[in-house]
Amino acid sequence: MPTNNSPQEIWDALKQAKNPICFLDGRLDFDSVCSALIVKELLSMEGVELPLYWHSFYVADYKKYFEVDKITPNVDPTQFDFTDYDLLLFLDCGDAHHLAPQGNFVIPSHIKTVNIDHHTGNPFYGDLNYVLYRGSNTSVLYNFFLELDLTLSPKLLKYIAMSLLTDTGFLKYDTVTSDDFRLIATLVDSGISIFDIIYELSFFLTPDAFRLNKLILNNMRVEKEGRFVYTTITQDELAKYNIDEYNVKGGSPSDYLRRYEGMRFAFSITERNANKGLYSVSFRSSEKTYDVEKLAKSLGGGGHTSAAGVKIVDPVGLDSVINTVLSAIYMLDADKSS
Ligand SMILES: [Mn+2]
Repeated sequence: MPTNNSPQEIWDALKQAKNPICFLDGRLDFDSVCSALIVKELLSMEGVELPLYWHSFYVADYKKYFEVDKITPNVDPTQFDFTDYDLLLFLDCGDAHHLAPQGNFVIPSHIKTVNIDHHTGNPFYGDLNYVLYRGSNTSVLYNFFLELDLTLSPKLLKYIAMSLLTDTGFLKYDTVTSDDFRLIATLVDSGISIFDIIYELSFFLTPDAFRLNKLILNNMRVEKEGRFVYTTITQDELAKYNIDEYNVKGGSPSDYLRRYEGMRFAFSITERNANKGLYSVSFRSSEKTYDVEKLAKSLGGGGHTSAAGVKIVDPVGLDSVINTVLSAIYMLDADKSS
């Protein structure tokens, strides 16, 4: 692992920059929002203004919990003019190209970059780097500000708890470290109710989510021989059953189906744009060692070993997309009976 710069060195660079800027990672989640708001608030206490941008718009969920009005939405980093800025801060971004959702962001040559992250694959792409393999990027930031002797307000400590819990599937993923558990204990000692956060964020599903789950199960196919399960969702069905996807918290339909006991993996095909024949396919592994990334890659996509996906354009329609995906699975997956 390459060596990190010290928090002091990075903090000095942020404070001394004339015009620093931060774009949130292309794939927005609690961790990237909280990371950005935490750094912005602590920098503003030092008299430094850090503008925050994101390429898309917000889902209702974020407005409910965070001061998202501090983030300017709908600004595409690949089209943005960075001329007047001298420092670009990356937070929770394992790959600089991912600042744009299409993965095509290129760092402008004149700008200094700071990379604070928690992804194991991070190649230390910044001029200054602070990467720790923790459950969330905010867990890394906690460490960062602890070393700087800076105090975080109760509001920011709650942000850390919310993002650490959501980024680790409520401490269920194998990314969780003993440092994360110690941080949770520290947060509890600071008066943060972990139970209240888990209760609010994980105990309930919206009515839209219930209607979507019904549709997921209606369209579910179980391939007993190959031991996988899949489902399909079309825009017509979403309209027919009055399902607003932005009112559905959490991941893709495959996250739900991966829990089918005895299967090796699950996938879902969601029609994104009927006119363009655009579909998104997402794969999730059920068995710990089953690699779905190789399936996504064989179709031109990518991701992680246990969660991967691909976008497919097929004007013929859904049945054709299903055939494409099944063919790829059987091609790569000769050992169906394993
Ligand atoms: Mn993260």
